[in-house]
Amino acid sequence: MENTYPFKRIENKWQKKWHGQSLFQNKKGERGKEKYYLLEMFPYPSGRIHMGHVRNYSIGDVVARYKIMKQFNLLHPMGWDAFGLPAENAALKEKIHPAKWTENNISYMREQLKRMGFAYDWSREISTADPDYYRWNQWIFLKLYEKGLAYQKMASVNWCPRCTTVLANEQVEGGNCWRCGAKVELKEIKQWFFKISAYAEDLLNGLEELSGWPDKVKLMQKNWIGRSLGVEIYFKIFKESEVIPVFTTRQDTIFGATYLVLSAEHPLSLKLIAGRNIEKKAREFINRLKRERRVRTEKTELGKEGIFTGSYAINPVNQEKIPIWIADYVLMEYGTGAVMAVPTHDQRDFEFAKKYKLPMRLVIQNQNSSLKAETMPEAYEDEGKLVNSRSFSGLLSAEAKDKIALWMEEEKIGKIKINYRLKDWGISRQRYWGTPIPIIYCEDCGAVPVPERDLPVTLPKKIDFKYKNGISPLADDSKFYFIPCPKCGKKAHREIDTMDTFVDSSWYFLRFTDAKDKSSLFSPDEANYWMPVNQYIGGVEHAIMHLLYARFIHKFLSDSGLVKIREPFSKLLTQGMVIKDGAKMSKSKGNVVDPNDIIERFGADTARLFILFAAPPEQDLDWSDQGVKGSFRFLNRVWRLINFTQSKNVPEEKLKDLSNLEKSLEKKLHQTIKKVGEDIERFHFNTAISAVMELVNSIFSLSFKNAGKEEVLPERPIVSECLKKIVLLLSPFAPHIAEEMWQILGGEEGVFKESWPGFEASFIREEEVALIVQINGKVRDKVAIKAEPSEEEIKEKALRQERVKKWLADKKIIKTIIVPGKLVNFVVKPGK
Ligand code: ANZ
Ligand code: ZN
Repeated sequence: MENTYPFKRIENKWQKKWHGQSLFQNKKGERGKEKYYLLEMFPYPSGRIHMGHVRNYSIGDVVARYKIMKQFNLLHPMGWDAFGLPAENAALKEKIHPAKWTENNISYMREQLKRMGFAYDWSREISTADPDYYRWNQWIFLKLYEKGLAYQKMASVNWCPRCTTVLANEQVEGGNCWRCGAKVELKEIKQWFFKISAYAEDLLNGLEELSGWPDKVKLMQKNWIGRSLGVEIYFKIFKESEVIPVFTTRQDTIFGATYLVLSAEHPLSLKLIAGRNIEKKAREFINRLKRERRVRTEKTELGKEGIFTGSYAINPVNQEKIPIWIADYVLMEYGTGAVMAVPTHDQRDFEFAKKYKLPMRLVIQNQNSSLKAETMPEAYEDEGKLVNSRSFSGLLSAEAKDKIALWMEEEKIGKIKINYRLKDWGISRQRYWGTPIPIIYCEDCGAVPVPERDLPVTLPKKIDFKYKNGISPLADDSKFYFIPCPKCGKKAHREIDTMDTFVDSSWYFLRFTDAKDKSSLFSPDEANYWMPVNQYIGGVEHAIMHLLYARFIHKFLSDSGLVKIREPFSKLLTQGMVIKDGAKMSKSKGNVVDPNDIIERFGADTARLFILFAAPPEQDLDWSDQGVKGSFRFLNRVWRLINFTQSKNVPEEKLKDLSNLEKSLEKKLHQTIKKVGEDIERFHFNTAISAVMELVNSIFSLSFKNAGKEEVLPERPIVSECLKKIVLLLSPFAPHIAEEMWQILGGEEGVFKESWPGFEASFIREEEVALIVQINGKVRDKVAIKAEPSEEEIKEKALRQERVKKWLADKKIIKTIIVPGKLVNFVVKPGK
């Protein structure tokens, strides 16, 4: 390739310079400036960065460099989400310690990020696998435990009977073990949970504050939290003392409840069938349902299979005796694990009732009163007018809901309740490579928290890395495992489960505000100065879990007085995927482009520019080799432009051109500056870049061949000015080449020591505006007039319009000419 700029030399040179100057290290002395905390989701150190990372971090880097030039006090840190399963898989396969594997990956990827020229404050780098970091996970755990927000309960895990080991969800492939292919079973074991449900209301309400978040992400969180307002109604069991509470959001249908349904896991399910002739069959059915992992969906696809228990319940509003069934479409995790079935108004109940020939009664009638229980083809789920509902008949659903709810509370047959779909967060992982849960089990004292002064509970380094009998190697390490009880001193043992890695990432943004703090998780002063994160950037795949967990832990820490604000991320940008040949770029699809190759062939600036130019950040980006080459060509073109010499001897014909051009060039320059700044603020990088391209073209068109036949630019102040500004405007996108060009243009300090260029408003104003001439209230003419005209100019122009003149010639009196927008209103008499 000819005429290409020496990107290898340039990029290397400037990366070293930036590093040497600690250019992006935040300095405490800059507190006088306005702060800006910019954060991209930190990566898992899988081994090497992929295009998704390059995209995420290129977007962030533009903002970082722009904000530096805008003279903000910038915090832009980077770190590693370093715990997780792949390290253990590598350990099993390659016999390398997970810690070593992770460290190696981190140092390789850190170099890759540097080669991309990303502007991070590396002095704040964190790795979540570092005891200096994860001790604070343990500390947070203890605080949650103190408040009753960390607790233990039985929950099922995936269990491979052949490998005799617990499997993470990712290790279950189509219901089978990823390693041996055996069918995975569910096994109930005791696990630790964080009570995120206690924050459900707070998490929901907080969404309203987040005007800087995409609506779609807020909606996903809202649905995930899933708030429902309804009534818990108490059904007595016929001839028994027990009561079955059911949760319903449709108490207006209570008079249509014709049977009850329990989930298989409901504590009464086994009890009600005991001693009956169907017991054996029912038991088998219940056990089968327990084994299947059932998920509640909107219109559940579950098979609607059920069995009659032989028992009856009493509907508390009319004392009707209704049968109690057990069925697959009712789940234990939601509400009370039992429902009152109203087949006429709930499709799931409808299908079930049809299948098992259960009675149906219409209690909500539609507008034209055409519904009949016997002939309904499907359930009528809408609201309507109550029928067959005693004194509530005739009411509309909405009103009936309120009245029935209050009446039930009065009669003590029900209680108004809010239910959330949001479940507590199971954080136990039966794995080695994670944060040890700081709990000690003592025969006498039970689960005892590790005293704060004994933190961190560090992972033992030397480890025989096998899962013997499926048990974490932490149990085999007697030095780690056995420990005296902190309460009574008796021989006790540690918890061997480690924490879900989402715990690590649920507060790392706070740690960055004070990353090297040895005595606390962060100082409240630093957190209060920096928080909230002004702009968070990352993949939409984190729209629910990570962002919800992070908001939860942040709120908890805020409640603990460690940070004032309640929402950690003011603005969120979720970037689209990188697509190639119609599919997401991924190893499994075999369509991966390695960032290293692009850097080798075209340099980091080209890679960045292409990625930013090819699509707006929220949209998917179609990888195109042609596009990469196009970006490379553009950078080379700018490079040539900057290296042109300037000549006074402008040829005659160019000169004429030039004086015309000079004025329009100045205007174009200022308009470009304005546009690029505004576009960066809105993340419209592609249009910002094309505006710079246009400006480059304009300057190019001024070039000519001088006597020596060399291409040169006219020596004019505006030309030099434009060249400088082109470099400044380009610098956030292609920082290395910008630095080098800045030096060529005589810049002494680096380009990122410069301020972002300003523009003059006088050049921005549109030159002409439309003047609408109204005579006596009717629009008579429309004419262009120079922008911001004076009243005199408007009058003059208005009176010169043909229609106005004609009007006056006809000796008609014009009482008023109104020029809307300008509010000029005047009277004209003929002859004037
Ligand atoms: C009676 C009824 C009549 C219902 C009707 C709906 C329509 P949301 O709005 O999502 O909170 N339900 C309650 N607990 C359940 C469980 N554990 N498994 C499966 N379904 C359950 O849903 C509340 C409704 O979901 C409740 O209102 C209940 O059915 C069902 F015409 O009660 B409904
Ligand atoms: Zn004890």
